[in-house]
Amino acid sequence: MASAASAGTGPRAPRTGRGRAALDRWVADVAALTRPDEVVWCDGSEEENERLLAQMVEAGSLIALDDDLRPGSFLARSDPADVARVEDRTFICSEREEDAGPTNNWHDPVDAKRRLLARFDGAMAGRTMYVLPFSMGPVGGAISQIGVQVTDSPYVVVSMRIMTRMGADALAQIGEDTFWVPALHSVGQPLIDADGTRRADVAWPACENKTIDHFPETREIWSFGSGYGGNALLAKKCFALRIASVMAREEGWLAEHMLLVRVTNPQGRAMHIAAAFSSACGKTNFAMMMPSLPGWRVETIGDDIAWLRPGADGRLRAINPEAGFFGVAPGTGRSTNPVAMDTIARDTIFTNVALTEDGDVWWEGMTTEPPARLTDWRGEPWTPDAGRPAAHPNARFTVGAAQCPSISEDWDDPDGVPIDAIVFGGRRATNVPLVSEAEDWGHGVFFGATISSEQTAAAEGPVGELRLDPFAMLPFCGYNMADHWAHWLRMGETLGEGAPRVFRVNWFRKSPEGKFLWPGFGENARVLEWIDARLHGEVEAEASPVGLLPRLEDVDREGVDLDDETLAQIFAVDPDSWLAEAERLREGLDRYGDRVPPRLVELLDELEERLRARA
Ligand code: O2Y
Ligand code: MN
Repeated sequence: MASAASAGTGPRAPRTGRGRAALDRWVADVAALTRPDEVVWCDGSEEENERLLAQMVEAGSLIALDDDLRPGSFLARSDPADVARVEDRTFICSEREEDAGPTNNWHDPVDAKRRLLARFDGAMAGRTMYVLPFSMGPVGGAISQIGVQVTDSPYVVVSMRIMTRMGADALAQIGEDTFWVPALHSVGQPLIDADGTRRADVAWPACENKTIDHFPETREIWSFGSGYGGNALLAKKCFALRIASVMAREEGWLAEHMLLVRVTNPQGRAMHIAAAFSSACGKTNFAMMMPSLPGWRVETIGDDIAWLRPGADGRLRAINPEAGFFGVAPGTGRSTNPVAMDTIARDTIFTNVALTEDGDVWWEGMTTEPPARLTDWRGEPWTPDAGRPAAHPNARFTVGAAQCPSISEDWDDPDGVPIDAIVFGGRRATNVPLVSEAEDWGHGVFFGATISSEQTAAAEGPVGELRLDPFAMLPFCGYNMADHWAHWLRMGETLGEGAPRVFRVNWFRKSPEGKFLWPGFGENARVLEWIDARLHGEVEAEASPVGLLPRLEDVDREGVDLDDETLAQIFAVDPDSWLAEAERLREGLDRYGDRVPPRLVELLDELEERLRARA
């Protein structure tokens, strides 16, 4: 077979009707390009998984944790230079730069392919190339999609087996014409040099010059140089958000950075909520909330990504396309998220957490008192006076959703769940009230387009700096963000009366003295209680310049220490500081020029008029 590189365009991946023959051709082309020692098609079986885990333990790239304390669990330590998603090395390679928009890094697709072909040339020499067919969403489901990742990382294989429905069942879905998304990944560290010298492997292979490229028109993903998280588990952010958002726009559905929960009130009435939050706003905690209100129950459907599609009944239905959680470990403990702690009690892969002397894991926030001695995430001895964290701030657990104690029985219903409410949120010390309701769908889109969040120490950038993160999708939308807003407005027209109601929340408002005004965590159920009552017309709301607000008497304060003055502060709308906010929002919208839907500009104008009338 001619090498893919000599074919000019590289491994062939037609956009539609790819089918099984094209898959076999693509795999052969990739193998010809990357020259692995061996090609292994993964079936996703328990035996295969155990074999790979044992091989990695043997090779020193995984540490088996104590079988009594953390059964079936492992610790991986990454290269210290490969610890998070690399946004500045993530590209949308659309044919026209304006289609990627001002907030995505753009590469010309022809140039990008040329460079990638050179980098993938021989990249897997000396390694095994694994072929991972996977389904996003229940296998065969109407909202589900098929992808195939090729990778030279066994860590990626065992992680993808947790995060997706990976293996023989997914492969069997690929018939003659079935569409599938090709996702090509290499850690970029061949074991045979250009001169034929074989070199020893390392525990976490990666390379300096990482690049994560998405081709929205041909629905392809090419990722080179990183073995970590969103850079390497290509089903997650690369497929389920960046590529899927493009597919969704063209096909009339939504691929969103949203958690999914089912909330049941004491009378047994259930509602399904899809909620978009910027990072570090406690999305996983919300998805696994233990309500403080007696009789209320929150069940988990998803903690990160939702695919939403109008159903035959005209209602918006949603699935969690993933099968596992890739959650941040630091900050997760019995007091903040007991459900997560129970979920990761066994059969979990931990990455970059600390190791205890008895073979268990630890991270900052797991307990109030750290153990006296640990091995830190880099493998160095650590004591509490070390002056550095024991776990990396972006340390992760990878665990199957099915073993979450609060998982909902409908979490893998192929038809998804009907969405009653959409919630948008950010981390805001000022301005944004605890909860408000949008006046209509368009106003809800305005809520989503104007999500802002304060930077925390967990991410790069100045702490406290306010950033616009529209729909919490800034690093994840595979096309121009302003077109995403237009798509949402169109979806509202399609859904009409069946559209979910839209709310905005903020758990993080502070007093002038810097104290959180709202207790958060399980008490957030009080907000869900108001949303539930609104959906059923059981409470009135008050008009305000920033949306419909609860009457203070409708906020359930039974059993929580919250005085009238604090409650008033939580809902206060200060016209002057909101006018400053509106100016900032206008600058944000202006970045997208005339691609901003006129309705959003009108809503911003209206906001300003209403505020001026109050100032
Ligand atoms: O650092 C990474 O690669 C992980 S980023 C991530 C992981 C799980 C859920 N969400 C995110 C995110 O950045 O939104
Ligand atoms: Mn996320």
